[in-house]
Amino acid sequence: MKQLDTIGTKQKKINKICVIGLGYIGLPTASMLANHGYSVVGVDIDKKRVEAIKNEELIIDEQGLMTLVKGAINSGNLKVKVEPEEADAFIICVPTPLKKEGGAPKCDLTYVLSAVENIKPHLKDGNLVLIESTIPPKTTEMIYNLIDKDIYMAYCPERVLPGKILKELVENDRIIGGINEESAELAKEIYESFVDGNIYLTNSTTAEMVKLMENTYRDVNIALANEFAKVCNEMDVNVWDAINLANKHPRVNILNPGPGVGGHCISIDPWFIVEKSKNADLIKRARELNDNMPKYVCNLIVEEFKKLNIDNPKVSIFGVTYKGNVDDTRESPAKKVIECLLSNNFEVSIYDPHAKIFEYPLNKLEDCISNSDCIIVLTDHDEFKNFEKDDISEISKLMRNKIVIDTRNVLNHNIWKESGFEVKLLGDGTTWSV
Ligand code: SAJ
Repeated sequence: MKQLDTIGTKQKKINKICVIGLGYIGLPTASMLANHGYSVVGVDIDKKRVEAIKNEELIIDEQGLMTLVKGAINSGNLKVKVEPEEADAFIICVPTPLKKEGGAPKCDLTYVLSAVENIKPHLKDGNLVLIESTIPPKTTEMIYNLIDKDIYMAYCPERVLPGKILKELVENDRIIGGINEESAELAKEIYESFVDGNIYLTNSTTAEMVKLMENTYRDVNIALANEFAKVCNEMDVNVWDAINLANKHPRVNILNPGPGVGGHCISIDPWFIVEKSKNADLIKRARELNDNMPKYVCNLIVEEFKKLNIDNPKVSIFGVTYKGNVDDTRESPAKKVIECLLSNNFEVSIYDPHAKIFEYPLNKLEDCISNSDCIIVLTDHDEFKNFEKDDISEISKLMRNKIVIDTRNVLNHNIWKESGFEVKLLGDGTTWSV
């Protein structure tokens, strides 16, 4: 741990920090800062969340997070409340969802702007305001102009991967985009207290673009993988084998196809570029392609069942979180696949060992597969990877027909086949084409 009272040879200028928004990013960040000696006030407008954190209840299923939160609370350095208070620095970590009001989706800055309004009465000259929420280019400048105090301000995007938040919070490099150089330098003082990675300073608009470019790069790469899956189906080629072999090239790294891109980041952030630029054609197309994958997967299933001639088909969905081993169902492609199957008169039951809240009822494994015709794997949870022969034979006893459709290439297909299942894989190039 780095010394708090002096960083390098400089005297520490920030002692008390107010973190606004105690979600996936704010809560770990506030706890990390408190555990590194800062006096931290964590603020969230949701009273229930604040009470749950005070009572040290698990509100986010993220490895190691509760230990960190408990340590921060017990150290006396972290207090949580619903209203901000005076501090040396304020860090805004609130969501920036999409608003869809006809035309292309846009960034909804409501939560960020309301966080700014809430801290305004507590701001003094010389304070530092930091934004970590993902925002369109030039938003930091716009917000700076809304504040009539002589403050420092910087944009410092979060870059951590849900599922590995604590590790990445410490290890990842950070980008800090100051409204001016002094602001970036001051913000660096805070982050270097707990970040082991490099810290790079730039201006705020560059930092905003960097964050959006990172997630857009991943979205476009996944869109390419999804398009390859469709093309390979036409060519009788297994896309997974083909990607694996293409990635043997030293400069090729194609990601995995799947039922679509979900979560609160990659499925949203590229739109923030599209909304601001006339030149973002590829970015828009990739977003649309990924958004259309749940429909594509649903159509494959519908076509398959037409061939099978099964009356009143019942399908069992395995996994509804937006990706494996997390509890987050926001923007999950599973929701769209399920909606589409229901509209095609399928009976649908759902099993997810991680999800807690979802738009449709969640079942125990036995209830989910009972009398089912087909298992459809939509999320790459480890629990699905780890099914063993005995588990599969128990599953097969409860099912009416033994079909499994794997959209993530996550199952051990051989043991499912050995247990009498017909196994279909998204992009396997042999059985499906729509
Ligand atoms: N997915 C695929 N194929 C792949 C990889 C992912 O279909 O090969 C899907 C996932 O199943 C999921 C979605 O994409 O539905 C996004 O998952 P992810 O693991 O790629 O990313 P996120 O959204 O959990 O986190 C991303 C990360 N950004 C990058 O890797 C560039 C993370 O570092 C960011 O901090 C986070 O967005 C964020 O908060 O912006």
